[in-house]
Parts: sequence; structure tokens; C-alpha cells
Amino acid sequence: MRTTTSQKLAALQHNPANIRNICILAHVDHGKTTIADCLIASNGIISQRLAGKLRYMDSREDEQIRGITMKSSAISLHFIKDQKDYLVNLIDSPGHVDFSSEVSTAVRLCDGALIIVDVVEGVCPQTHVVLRQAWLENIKPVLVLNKIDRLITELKYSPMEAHLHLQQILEQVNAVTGALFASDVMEKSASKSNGNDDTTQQTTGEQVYDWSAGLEETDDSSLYFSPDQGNVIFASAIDGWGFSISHFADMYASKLNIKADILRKTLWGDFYLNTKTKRIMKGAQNKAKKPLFVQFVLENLWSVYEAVQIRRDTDKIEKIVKSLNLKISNRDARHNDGRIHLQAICNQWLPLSKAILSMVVDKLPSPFDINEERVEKLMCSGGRSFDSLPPQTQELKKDFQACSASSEAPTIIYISKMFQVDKKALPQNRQRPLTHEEIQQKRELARQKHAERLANASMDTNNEKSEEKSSATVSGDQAAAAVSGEVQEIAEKVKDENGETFIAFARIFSGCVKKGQKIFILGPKHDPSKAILQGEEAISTETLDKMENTKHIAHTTIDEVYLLMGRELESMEEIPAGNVFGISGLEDHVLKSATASNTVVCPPFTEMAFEAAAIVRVAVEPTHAADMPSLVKGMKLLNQADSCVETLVQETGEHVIVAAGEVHLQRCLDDLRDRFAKIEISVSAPIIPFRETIIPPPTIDMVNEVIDCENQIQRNRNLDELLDEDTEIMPDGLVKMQTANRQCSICMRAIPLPEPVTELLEINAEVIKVLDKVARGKMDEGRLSSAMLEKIMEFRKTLERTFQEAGKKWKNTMGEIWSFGPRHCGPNILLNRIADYKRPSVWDFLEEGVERTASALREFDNSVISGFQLATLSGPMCDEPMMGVCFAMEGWDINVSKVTAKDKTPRETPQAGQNEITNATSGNAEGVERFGPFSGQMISTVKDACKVSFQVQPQRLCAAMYKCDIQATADVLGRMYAVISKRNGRILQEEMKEGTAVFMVKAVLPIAESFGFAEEIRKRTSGQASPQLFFSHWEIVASDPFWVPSTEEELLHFGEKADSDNQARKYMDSVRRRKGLHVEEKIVEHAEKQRTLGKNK
Ligand SMILES: Nc1nc2c(ncn2[C@@H]2O[C@H](COP(=O)(O)OP(=O)(O)OP(=O)(O)O)[C@@H](O)[C@H]2O)c(=O)[nH]1
Ligand SMILES: [Mg+2]
Repeated sequence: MRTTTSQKLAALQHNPANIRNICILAHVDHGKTTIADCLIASNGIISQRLAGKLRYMDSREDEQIRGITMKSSAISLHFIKDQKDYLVNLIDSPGHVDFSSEVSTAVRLCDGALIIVDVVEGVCPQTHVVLRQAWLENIKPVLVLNKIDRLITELKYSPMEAHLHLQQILEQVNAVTGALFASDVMEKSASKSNGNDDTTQQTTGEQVYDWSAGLEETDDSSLYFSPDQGNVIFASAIDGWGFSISHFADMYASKLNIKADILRKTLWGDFYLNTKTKRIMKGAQNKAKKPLFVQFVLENLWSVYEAVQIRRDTDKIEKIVKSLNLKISNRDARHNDGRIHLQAICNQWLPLSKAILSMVVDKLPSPFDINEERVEKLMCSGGRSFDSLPPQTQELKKDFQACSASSEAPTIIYISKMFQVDKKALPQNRQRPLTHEEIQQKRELARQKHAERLANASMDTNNEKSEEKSSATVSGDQAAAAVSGEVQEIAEKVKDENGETFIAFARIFSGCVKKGQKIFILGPKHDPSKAILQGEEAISTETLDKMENTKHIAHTTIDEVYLLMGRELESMEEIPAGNVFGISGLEDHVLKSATASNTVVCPPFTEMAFEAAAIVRVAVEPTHAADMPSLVKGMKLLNQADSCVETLVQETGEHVIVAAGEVHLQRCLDDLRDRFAKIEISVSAPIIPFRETIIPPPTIDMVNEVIDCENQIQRNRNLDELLDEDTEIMPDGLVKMQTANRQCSICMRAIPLPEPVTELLEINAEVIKVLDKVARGKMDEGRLSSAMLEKIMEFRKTLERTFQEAGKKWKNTMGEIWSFGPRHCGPNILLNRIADYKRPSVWDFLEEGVERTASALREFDNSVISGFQLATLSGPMCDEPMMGVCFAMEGWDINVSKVTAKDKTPRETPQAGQNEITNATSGNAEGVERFGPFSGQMISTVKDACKVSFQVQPQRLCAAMYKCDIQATADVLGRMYAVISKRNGRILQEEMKEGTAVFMVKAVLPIAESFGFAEEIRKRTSGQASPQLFFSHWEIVASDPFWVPSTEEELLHFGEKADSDNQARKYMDSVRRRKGLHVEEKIVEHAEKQRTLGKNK
């Protein structure tokens, strides 16, 4: 039975000071959903007995079957502490890497987080990730050390060993937060002017770790999780118990006659009790004494487990139950399974929900406590500085902090994702019992119909009475029509109710949102300053209908607002500021996330940081071609329902789904099949991304013979096919090419970038994007936030240093950078090495007042950039993007007078040169006719020059690699390694976990070989090892895809075709085949020689 009504929860929503919005974060399987179950059981939504077994928040069928959470979902809980009512909006999130985007959507809506760590597995990769995510969003974490029962029953540790182990785990977690803090300090101190450091203040009072406070206000001792600070809970979710130090401090204070405060500070740490003096002393370890934590906490726990679960000592159990003053039902006490008995005892003795919820309300901030730094971060999307926002927008900061629900406060809502629910599950469509009148009406209707049917039957037998018959038929027809109309109506209603609908997962930061309220949906590119310029800020939501939906602002009406209760939704009249809730009726305006407000002055919220990139793609098609429209519709819905998936139609017409990993992909396909498209679909083999690159010429060939350098370029490719009359290739790899109208020739050279530079470019894609925007004049340098400017400068410094370290050849490169590509942010560079063309480098634009159009050539500057962007987007090997390539433009011969006049009419040009220009224009007009506009020719020439210069270098394919962490015991290691090496993987590290028989193995594996890997490992190791795969980096495939044996030794060694084991060629050909590109293949060779070998021959 639910102990709290929705009315009560609705009332609690109005008191933000007593609201906590929190999410549960952890590595996969560390017990998040089990903990959520315990908390939910405390509100009577599920029974205590089922807590931990039901996994209530895993409402999807596949979540239950697989035993992992895939979607984050929210529930509102009521908690009373010190006679105060609290509302805890709890979000359970998935821990599997594939679903880390769901974590981002959860974290954005919360103010605090419970970080769960399995004490046996310790800090795992996703633990790092979630700590980082919480840090980036400025939300405050507390720690739960879960599964302590495993230390007792599985690892069979003594209390002393367990204490040591727990200390180590805590250190590991603190090391991660320490590293985050250090990087933050570095970033911030770099952006602060010198000499600010001495403003450091000592925090007073409660030492709570507060990430969000500025560095000056917090000293780093409060940064860490520590039981004595009350931000750590020790727990076993499965057995339903958990405690913080203060629980035991209060308990022993009276027994030992020591102040609870002192115990709170000493129960954890190197303290012991001097039994004679009854005083607490420091230095337990040195003096080989039992620390207080072991003596008063762990030993008690251990003895309960031993008595109840391990030895089943009834006398002892009775004693324990009596001394703890518990009431255990006979049913539990007599249960065959000791564990049930144990759970009943522990659950009463140290209830987990109470421990966790008390910590949550004490240590985590309420929506009121949102600090300035976080608000500014939320309001400044796309690297803008807060100061560059219009004053009206800046004013909104106060509203964020006031968290007021009054009618004057602007409504500000953030929607972090859209999730689908069955329409039948909506409260308004749920079946309700019929009222008495309705039952009466239905009866009456049935009676009438029955009478009509009887009348019809008698008419049929009385054929002669024609008059009567006709009149009866009329009434019969009417009845039939009425019935069919009704059926139709019902059918429509059923159809309407049967579909899926989308609910927005949202948080309201200010104001109050009501059913039927009109609201603006602000797209990510909405710019409040532009809206103000256009006078749109005057438009209120009342006069909104007069406004057209523009590209970035739409307006709509909110259908319903809901309280999120896990699997269920409760309809509400209104939701005041500070709550997490659901909205319906926005599916036509919101794709995945959005900002909603009743004022256009509100800026769009900063985009969420997604940790996992969508990388695995498959093409899907309906099994029956006629189902195509359903597929298209289904794909659209799928795209909306998942924050990470991408759906697109490729140029080839294929419908493609891009997912974060295999498990994610499977879930998307299941959803598409069963919920969104409801058709049979066939799925292609996964499409694996590759990158194309070049390498410095190798010095030895395939059979380790030194290569003759002269021969380099000729060896690489059959160059004849690259050459045409307009192209010249120098022996040193320089490519000279002419535009179609022969008015311009350019010289291009491709050089492999040093590996560290490529890496740096890849990591800094976001920074480069902004830098490039500024360089292209798409963004004002004045509007950059100081943090972004700082990042750019930092990147510039590191890049410069990396180039310096890469050798003399790269000494002047920094000043020559023209552009980055593809998409203006990729890991390839275009350099300006043209002796007589001076253009500012990308960095120069950061300074104000740089001349953007200095020389005549600048007009075609953009065409060069576009050509370079196109070339790097799809390389010549198999149309995949390039990486790690530097294109140096070394010459640019252009007949300026002939081409610059192209689009200018004489009217625009100065009087003096009129004749000349007119001539040129007419000359060019002919050129335009034959070859197209000059800028177009320029683009395609630069593109081709890039490609050819790339092709004359030794080309290589880069494969995407997964990193995988596997925990396994020694007996399955061998089998696991066999699977990894079969799939071309490499072991990086193998480490034994301290104090256990578990090995931690780190390996890398090409994504192309990873399908079914997790499943195979699980099978081969009988389920003992299960890997977590996440994208790590791009790696060059060693073999040359174009290699053919040329020396005698090579022919001898590899045979004429050398097709035995060229992995790169296999990858390249499979991509080419898929894209419908030409694949060089000899299928049957020497056909005439084929013969059947007879026995005698
Ligand atoms: N021994 C022991 N097992 C636990 C404990 N808590 C959870 N488990 C088990 O750990 C497994 C995973 O629990 P979940 O709660 O589903 O884990 P989760 O963190 O929600 O996992 P994902 O949502 O998939 O990331 C289940 O089999 C639980 O029964 C615990 O305290 N002790
Ligand atoms: Mg879960």
C-alpha cells in the first residue's frame, strides 16, 4: 500500500527548500536499481519483501530479462526527518557504457547524486565516467559503498581485513575526485590573474565536500568522501541494510559515555578505545589495536551474519534480536533460507532507506541552493560568455536562484529527453470503474438493440406485409448504421489509444507550469539578443498565437503535466519550480531535448555532455517492401525516443541506425520492431567506420629488404590512372593541378601529421570548432566566454609545443594554419605555404580588427577551404573521412584579372577600369558557360589536388578500436585470451586485484571484430567474465591495402596475388563494396587452366 497520496506529494512540491532532486549513478551492476527498490519500498509502493527482487525501476521487459537498466526513470518519494516532510525526486540511471547518454540526461535535471560502488569490484571505468559527469554538471555527490555482504560471505574477510579493504576503496574513489579537482584547479588558476591565490579562506563549520563552490571558498580537504563527514554510507542493498557513522555514534554515545560528536569524528580512522581509561586514543595501527570501526561496527555486523546466515545459531539469534529490540515475524524466523531471516533482522536494525534518505536531505542541496556558477554554465551555450548575453537574459539568473513558483516569475523548463509510453498507460486513458448511471445507460441501450433485433426477425417472416416490412427495414437500417458508426468510433478510439505517445522528461527551474499553458520551445540555436532586436521579447504567451513559428522558436500548448512515479504517471494540475516532472503534447516540437519558457529572452540551455559516441551503424529495411512508410515513421519515433541514437538516410537510400554499442543497437532494433514500426525488418551486417591516412614512406618492404628511395612514389600506386593532362606529379610528391578553364594552377603536397598532433586535434574538436567559427567570421571574437578563450589559448600553446617536439620540419607550421577539416573541426590541417600569398592564420582572427579581405586572392580563399573540407570528408581509398593528414598548398598561380570579374556587373566596378573589366566579364561569361562558375572549379580542383597528393603517399586505413576491461579469475584467463587474439585484439595490461583471485585485464580490439565478442567471452568463460567495451581510439592497420608483390622475394613469399592476409585490403574492399564503389577483384584467373584432376594423372 502506498503510504503517501499524490495530493500530499503535490503539496510537497510547493516547498523547494525541502525538495531534493537526485540521481543514482554507478558502474554497471553495482546495485543502483536494487537500492532504488529499497527506497521505493519505504513509501509502500512495493513491499519490503520484494525490494531488491522486483527491480521496480526496470519497467521494460528487456531490462528485466537482461538484468540491466537501459533507460533512466524517475520516481517521487516522501521522507520525514525531524518532523519535517521532504520530497525526494529520485532518478535511477543505467550503468552500462552503451547507455551513458541516459546518465547525462538524468544528471542534468538533478542537484545531487548518489554514487554507488561495489566494494568487491571497486572503482570501475564507468565509476570514473559518472564522477566526471557529476563534476561537469556541478552537482554534488555522496557515496554509497554497496555489497558489503560479499566481503563476509564471498571473500570471507575478517572484520580487520574488511576495514583495510574499505579504506582502499575509499582511497580509490577519492583519487578520482582528486584528479578531477586538480584538473579543475589548473584550468581555473590558468584563467585567473596572478596573485589571486592568497584569498583562500578556511571553510568553517560543517566540512562537506562542495564541488560547486569556487576554489577560493573551499579547501581541498572537504573535497573528499569521508565517513566522518557524513557523506559515505556502508550498505548491502540486497539485504536491505545500510548505515552512516552517525548511526553508530549515537548508539554508542550513551553506552560508552562519550559524546556522539567525538565518536562521529573517530569511529572511522586510526583510533582505538583504551579500555582502562575509557578514552579514545590515536594510533591504532602502530600499537596493533583494533580500530573503533572494527570493534564497534564491523564485528557486530559480522557476528550477525555468522549467527543468522552462516551457522544458524538460534540461541545467538534470539539474543541479538532481543538486544537490538527488534520484532521478527515467525514466518521470517522459521524460513528455510537463512538469508530471509537475516534480511528481516538487518532491515529493521539498520534500514537502508532511512540511512540513505537522511544523508540525502542533510548533505545534498535543495533546488534553492543552486549556485551562480552552475546557473551561468547552464545559460551559456556554445562557448558564449555570460557577460555577452543581453541584460534581460542576465536578469534571469536571479530567477533561477529564487526558484519561485509565483505567477510573476518567468517559467523556465529544461527537457532533457523524450520517452515513449503506451497511450493506454496514461492516467486519462486508464480504465476506470463505471458509475451507476453509466451502467444503467448501457443496459438500456442493450435492451433497445435486443428489441430491434427481435422486430427485424419477425418482419422477415412476414413477407406479405410489404408496408410494414419497408418501415421495419428503415428502422433496421438505421440501427445497423448506428451500430456500425459506433463500432467505427470505438475502433478509432482504440487505434488512438493503442499507439505510443511521448512524454518530455523535464525539470522546472523557475515559475509554475500548468495544464493547457502556452509556452515557447526554444531551439539550441535560439539567440535571445536577436529576438530582442526583432522586438520579440514584447510577445507574451498570451499574444503568442500571432507569432509565426520561426526556425528557432516555436510555440505550443502544454497538454498535461505529470508526476513521474516510476512505471506510472499521475496527472497533475500544475508543477511549481524545483521539480522533476513529465509533460505531454510536445512531441511535434521537441526532438530530443529543448528549453521551454514563457519568454524568448531565455537562452537555450547548454547542450548536455555525452560521454559515449554513436559508432555502431547498421542499415535496416522492411522485409516486405510495402512496409516502407511504417519503417520511415518508426525510425522517426525511434530517433526521438533515444537521446543517443542517430537515424539517417544515406545517399545510397539506405536507412541507417547509429548506436553507441551492441547492446544499445539491439535495444533500438527491438524497439523499432515491436513498438515504433511494428513490422518485420531485416538488418544489415554492422557498418564499421574507418579513417584514411598516410604515413611516412616505409624504409623496408614486406620481406624486410631496404627499399630504394628513388622508387618510392612509383611503388605506391599505379600513377598513370591519376594523371590527366591537367595534372603533374613531381618525384617528391608535389602535385600540380589546373582548373578546368586553365586560369589557375595550384600546387599541393600531402604530409602525414605527427601522431601526437593528430591526437591533440581529435581531443580538441570542440575548441577547434569555435576557433574556426571565429576565423570564418561566423562568430564575433568579442562574444567568446573567457573560459572558451582560455581553452583556445591553452590548445594553441599545446599544439605549438607538440609541433616543436615533432621536429624542425614543423617549426613554422603554427602560423601557416589555414583551416581544419573535415567539418571545420577534424584532425586534418590545411597549410598556407604559398610564398607570395599572405593571409592571417586561424589564430590571428582571435585578435580584434584583423583585416578579412586583404588581397585579391582572398575572394577564393573560401573555395580553397571548401575543397579541402570535401577532400578530407571522403578520402580516395573508400570514401571514409581522412585523419592525420596535413595538406600544404605550396603554390597558387591565378590569373586574377580574368577570374575576379566574374560575377560583377560593370555597374559595381569602378569607372576607371571599365573597359578592361567589361572585356574580362565577357571572357569569363564564356568560361562560366563552359566550365561553370570559377569558385566551383576552384573547389573541385583543390579537392582533386588534395586527393591525388594523398594518393601518391603511402596510404593506410585506420580502424576504430574498442578498449575493454574484463575482470576474470585465473582459471578462465586462457580461454579469454584465445577469444581476444582470434579477433585481432591485444592485451595491454593484466593485473591481479589486491587480496582477491580476480585479474583485471585491459585489452584493445578493433570494432570491426567486436560483434558477438561480449557474448563469446561470456559463453567461453561460463558467464564468469563479462567485458565492457568502449571506444578508445583510431589505430593504423599495419598492412598496405594497395600492396602487390614486386620483388622476387616478395613474389616467392606471398604468391602473385598476395591476397592471403591483407587485413587492410579486406576492410577497404568491404567498405567499397557496400558503398557501391568499384572493387578491383580477380575472381577467376587462368580459367583455361582449370581441369579436373584424374587419379592417374
Ligand atoms: N551480494 C549482493 N548483491 C547485490 C547487492 N546489491 C545488488 N546486488 C545484485 O547485483 C546485481 C545487479 O543489481 P542491479 O541493482 O540491477 O544493478 P544496477 O546498478 O542497477 O545495474 P545496471 O542498471 O544494469 O547498471 C543484481 O543481481 C543484484 O541482486 C548487494 O548489496 N549484495
Ligand atoms: Mg539498474
